[in-house]
Amino acid sequence: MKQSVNVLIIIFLFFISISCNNTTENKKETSQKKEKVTVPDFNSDTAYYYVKKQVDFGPRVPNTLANINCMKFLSSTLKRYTSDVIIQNFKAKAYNGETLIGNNIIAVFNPELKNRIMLCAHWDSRPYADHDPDKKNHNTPIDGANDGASGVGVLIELARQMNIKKPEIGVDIILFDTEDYGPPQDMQSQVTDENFWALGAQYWAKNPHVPDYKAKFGVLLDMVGASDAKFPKEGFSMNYAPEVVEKIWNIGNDIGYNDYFLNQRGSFIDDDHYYINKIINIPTIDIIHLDPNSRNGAFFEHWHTLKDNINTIDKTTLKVVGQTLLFLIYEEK
Ligand code: AHN
Ligand code: ZN
Repeated sequence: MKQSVNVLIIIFLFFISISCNNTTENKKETSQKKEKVTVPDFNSDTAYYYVKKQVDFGPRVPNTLANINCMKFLSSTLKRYTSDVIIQNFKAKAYNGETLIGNNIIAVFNPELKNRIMLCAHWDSRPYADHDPDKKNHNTPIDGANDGASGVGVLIELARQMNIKKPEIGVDIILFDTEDYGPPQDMQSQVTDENFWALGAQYWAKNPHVPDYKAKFGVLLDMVGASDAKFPKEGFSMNYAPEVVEKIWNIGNDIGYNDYFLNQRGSFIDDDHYYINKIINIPTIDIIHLDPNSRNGAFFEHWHTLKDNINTIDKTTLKVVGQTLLFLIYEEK
């Protein structure tokens, strides 16, 4: 009898020890799960709202009142989401000799961290609809809802999210001015210098807002708001920063956006990221809607036409790009 009681006690202790082990293992598992950050949900209604707000100022062409008004709106909006907003005022020479007054707008998150990434887009809009099917529109400024405002709208929504939940890395959002003042189509044979595009990015790359500015990598958004956008892997991005392209395309594919982030090479685009790579050496990629089958032969269908207006913006595409970047920001170590 006594022996069988002893056996029972031993069995009892054995089970207790197993269940104790289980509890410690469970604890380990939950703490591991807790370490995996929850990524916020990108709100495409908010991003769309910010795209529309920019477009409603009228074409944001350098040296116009609409440009100044929009600049004030963008800087005051970003100031709601971080106290650290810098306006970088500069002068740039345009292809036609005109002096352009430019303002790059920079919003800094976690300024104390060395571990940083840079996200950017251009906020000015083009003075000429020089690819419009109707020739009489070729000198009319464009809304640039997709070409400019879409990337900025996505970035402001990211700023709003980072204000709600602080990321573990430093993030700099840079909105470049005077990107789209390149020579019009019918002059491009006369103006051979290609460096008349991306004037704001060129200025910033030579004069960063912090001396000796460093970031692990950069991401440029250009035309990220049209329906069924296609983002092949742009040429300069693959030359200068293939690992950044792979990282972001992998995230996009992992979360189900393989119809947008194509596993396919795209052409080489002389865009802001080209100068950031070349001048300040930050590996920077371009998420850009390319379409070799469009009427213009390179970009999305309504590129540099009057149809690049608010009707071309699709919230689904804003969501695809914004949600991918939120995963990038909150999972980056
Ligand atoms: C060139 O056409 C050389 N660059 C175009 C970059 C651009 C214009 N992105 C948007 N608008
Ligand atoms: Zn453009």
